[in-house]
Amino acid sequence: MRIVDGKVIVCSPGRNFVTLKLVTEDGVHGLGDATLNGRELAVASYLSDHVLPLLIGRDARRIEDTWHYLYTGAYWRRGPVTMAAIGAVDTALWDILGKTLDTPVYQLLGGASRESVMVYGHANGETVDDTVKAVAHYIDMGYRAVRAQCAIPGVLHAYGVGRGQLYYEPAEKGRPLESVWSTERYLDFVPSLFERLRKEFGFDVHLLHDVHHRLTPIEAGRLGKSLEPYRLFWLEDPTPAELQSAFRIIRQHTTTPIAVGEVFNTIFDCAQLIEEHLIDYIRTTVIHAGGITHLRKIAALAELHHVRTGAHGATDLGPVSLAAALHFDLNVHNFGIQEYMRHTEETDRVFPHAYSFQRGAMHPGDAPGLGVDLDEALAAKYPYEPAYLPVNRLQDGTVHSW
Ligand code: EZ4
Ligand code: CO
Repeated sequence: MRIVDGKVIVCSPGRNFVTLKLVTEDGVHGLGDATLNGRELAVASYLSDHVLPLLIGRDARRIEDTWHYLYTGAYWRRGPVTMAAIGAVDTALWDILGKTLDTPVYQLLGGASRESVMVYGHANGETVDDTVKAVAHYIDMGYRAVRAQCAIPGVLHAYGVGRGQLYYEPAEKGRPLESVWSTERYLDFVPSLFERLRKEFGFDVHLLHDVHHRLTPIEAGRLGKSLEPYRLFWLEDPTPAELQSAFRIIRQHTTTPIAVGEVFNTIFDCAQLIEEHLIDYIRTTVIHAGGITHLRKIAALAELHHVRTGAHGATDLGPVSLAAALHFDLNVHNFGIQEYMRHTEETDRVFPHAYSFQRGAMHPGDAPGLGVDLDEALAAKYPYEPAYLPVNRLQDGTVHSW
């Protein structure tokens, strides 16, 4: 079953997506998502200029071998561009294998470990009252887990406060938005937000919060400790994670569960975090961490150490990688939760899909392969639009993690 053709499709139905399409000699096609928010064309070029020529003529069934051919064989390892490209190839090959065997990908991985996959949605507001309303809206829609973010009094453009109720996309057209940050105001404000949310909603709903890499380890320890009475499902990305040993400091100070890993791209980014039990949830994704093949290895290491999965699922994961994530989540034993940000209607029209949402959980569907297609004629009506994630500064102008 040789690969005979392939192409990279870049489109922008509401936001940019990079999609890899591989075709076999039998006319079966598979899709992979290679979207890297704000750096899309680098991955598109990596794939079309350097990877596609190597794939033509290869046996599409040799998924593990192809993964190592592109990772080990390239000499230059790791990094978000390389790993997003390898992830797209890997996902497309699983899709092809499923279609060829007429079975959904989760059956190839060992079958369903659960009936459906619990997801969390993003509630946010300009004020605490608005955030309360947004959380109530998600609970009304059936969600059992909700991430809550709120603008911070005195801080311009806090992370996570979106446009409209169900859609949040931080990348902006034109030059990057510059936001301003105050750790002091944030640390004083966040506990009062969760105190109010628990007063309104009790403890039956899971509440989550994303710090988005903005604190030092000791500040994160303080925040985790101050949030303990409100029993968060997790506190996400409390501190930048290049320095994995820094999480020891957070662990010394709080029992609030910690989630990290949406920007990680290999198992080496989280091996110490997992082996030393410094985190509770690993957020690596199919798309940015080398596809289903590599994500399974991360999850297997995590399983040994009582760390569960909680994969990134922002809108910058297109429908193809969301579907791949759901197949993986349905199967993996140590599943925790899946992030789910709804795509725009235009995105959903360009990518018809079999996955569905019901009562706060999702299912990938039972279509062969991933169960997602790409309407190329419609995609062509939404050409690529350059966009950047914001850049963050402290009040005195110093660049800070966004
Ligand atoms: O800011 O995916 O948990 N979700 C997040 C996301 C990230 C975006 C960046 O492209 O942190 O909203
Ligand atoms: Co996040």
